[in-house]
Amino acid sequence: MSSARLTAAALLPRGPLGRLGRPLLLVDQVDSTNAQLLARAAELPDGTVLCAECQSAGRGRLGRRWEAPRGASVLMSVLLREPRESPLPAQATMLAAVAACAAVESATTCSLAVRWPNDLFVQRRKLGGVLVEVITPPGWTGERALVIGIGLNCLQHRGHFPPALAESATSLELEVAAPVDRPAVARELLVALDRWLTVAARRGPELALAWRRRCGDYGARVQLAENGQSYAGTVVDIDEAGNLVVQLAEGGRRQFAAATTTRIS
Ligand code: BT5
Repeated sequence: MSSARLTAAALLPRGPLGRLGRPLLLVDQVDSTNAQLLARAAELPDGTVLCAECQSAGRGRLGRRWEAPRGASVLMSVLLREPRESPLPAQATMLAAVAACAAVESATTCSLAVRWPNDLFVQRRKLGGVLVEVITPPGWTGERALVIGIGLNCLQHRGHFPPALAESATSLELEVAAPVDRPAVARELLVALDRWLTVAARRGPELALAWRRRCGDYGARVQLAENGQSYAGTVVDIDEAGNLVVQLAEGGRRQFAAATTTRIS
């Protein structure tokens, strides 16, 4: 796969942003960019960004794997130190999804839709995902460490995906005719994350509204699993805490929390 490596000059041409990029760490391979930032949360500053060309144990939600051949994706995590009572951890998946949509639209002609809770889709195929993890490192009392991880498939051709993902995954390369500038996607993602962090800090309605505009789920029929039980129904809302509100086929409404729910379809 021919691909320009991600460099600091390409990602932050004018230096660190308002909150992000001080420092920007670029590595060839890690187990998982999220795992690294969580492990080093106590020693790294707020706003640290880590990007890798390749991950040996890329993580999805609920113990799943995130697959990416070397140099094909944007694999980025950011570390934030937030006060214990901050609402940001609960909003971070939404924030990252909205930022990823904006970044892809700035850098390419592709439009993404958000699929609850953390998927980035082009029509019926998954192009990216968000993984938010929160810990309280030993000895921390007033703050928590929040790591927001984003994976975006950029340069993959169909044969680069494992057979199990061949039908369900896609990449920018597969979706747009023009050559994909992967460093530009990463740069725009940083810019959009930084901008949305500023917006979210004002605690207004903008983020939830932007997410709703991007969300393809309203009115969709879904199948979900929670605590070993499966449910079918129609999405009627996503509430302020980010729960999916479903009108169940068997009758009644039920809320599903992202942390405990698997989406079957
Ligand atoms: C996600 O999980 O979609 C979150 C992905 C987050 C990845 C980033 S990369 C940088 C940072 N560091 C990490 O270690 N992780 C984050 P989930 O919704 O659980 O989706 C995982 C499922 O998506 C897998 O079980 C596969 O079915 C599918 N999948 C795996 N890799 C994929 C890919 N490259 N493209 C599309 N689908 C994929």
